[in-house]
Amino acid sequence: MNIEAALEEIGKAPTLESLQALKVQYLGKNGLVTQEMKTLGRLSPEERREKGRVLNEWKAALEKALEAREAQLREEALQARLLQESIDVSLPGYAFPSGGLHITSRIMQELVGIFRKQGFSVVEGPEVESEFFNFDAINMPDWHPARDMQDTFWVEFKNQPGFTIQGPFGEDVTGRGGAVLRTHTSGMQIRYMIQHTPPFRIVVPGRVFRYEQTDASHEAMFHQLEGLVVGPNITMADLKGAISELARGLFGEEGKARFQPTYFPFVEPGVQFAMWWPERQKWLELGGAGMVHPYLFKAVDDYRERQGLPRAYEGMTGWAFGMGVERLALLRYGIPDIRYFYQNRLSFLRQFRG
Ligand code: FA5
Repeated sequence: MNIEAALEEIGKAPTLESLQALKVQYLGKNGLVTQEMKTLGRLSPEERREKGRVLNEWKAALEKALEAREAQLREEALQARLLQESIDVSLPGYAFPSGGLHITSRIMQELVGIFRKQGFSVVEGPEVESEFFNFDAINMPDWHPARDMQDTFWVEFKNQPGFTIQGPFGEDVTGRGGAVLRTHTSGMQIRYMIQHTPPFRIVVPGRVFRYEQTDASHEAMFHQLEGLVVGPNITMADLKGAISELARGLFGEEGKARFQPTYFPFVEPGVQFAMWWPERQKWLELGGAGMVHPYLFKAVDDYRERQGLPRAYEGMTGWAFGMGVERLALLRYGIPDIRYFYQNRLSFLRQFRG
């Protein structure tokens, strides 16, 4: 066996596989060096010592050469891979698809933000509501013609025997009339007043439902923002101030509001309000408002009394408003049809992504 030739061969092995084959060829169980080792027994002691030393040197030299070549080949492979997979940092990156807030959420956040700045708290109420809070307590008994203005989804709990509607204190109010998908956020006026004593300022953002024939400006599910302010000396002037401030917040310095008399059973006097839309130079009807009807304060105090709480609303005055959130978005962005909002068509929604 020619050790010089073997070492040279190892140094030139082109691949890891061929290197492995050489390792087997020289050092394997039947390899050349191993075979030479086996002949040692037939030699005289002196010859054996001498040849044994030489073979051990060869073995060590071969192992070293194999290791060195292996390291070399691995390094070359790594360099080749790095070269192939190298990243051009000047290329544009991949865009990750990212979600965004729905147009309704964005408008709602904007509205709520304007009121927060004026010191309003934000509260929410249940979407499945008892007839009592949605209608009776706000001066709409079941014979009242104003109930016809709000076509109602009535809810039966046939298949949910454990389901209850809770009052402001967690008490079961399911039995107080039927259950409805709330037709407006005004029921929350009563829930909040029962639990709190004036003065306070709140807004109530939320989803409401009406059994309605839908068209370009009517949906069966939409959102309202309710406002309620109660205290010892609250007047209509405060209401006009707050709505006018909202108009400025939405439309800038040019923003202004208009009030026209109308009827809601839970306010007296009642108004509908519109805002001036500078870009289109016209008024937009946005919602209803007015001074809280004394019937509501009485209903709230009666309820408090039944709960063992002191009456808290005698001598108080307050105002409330309720506005349609999608309506505002329609007008503000010139969207032709309210039904686009909840069809989940991305081509529409993406135009308003935040
Ligand atoms: C009410 O719901 C009263 N609760 C508002 C109120 C609150 C008055 C407090 C006084 C004091 P109305 O039914 O008009 O009122 O609805 C209020 C607003 O909701 C409307 O001006 C409109 O902007 C919006 N709205 C009503 N019906 C729909 C509908 N089907 N689709 C979309 N928006 C609607």
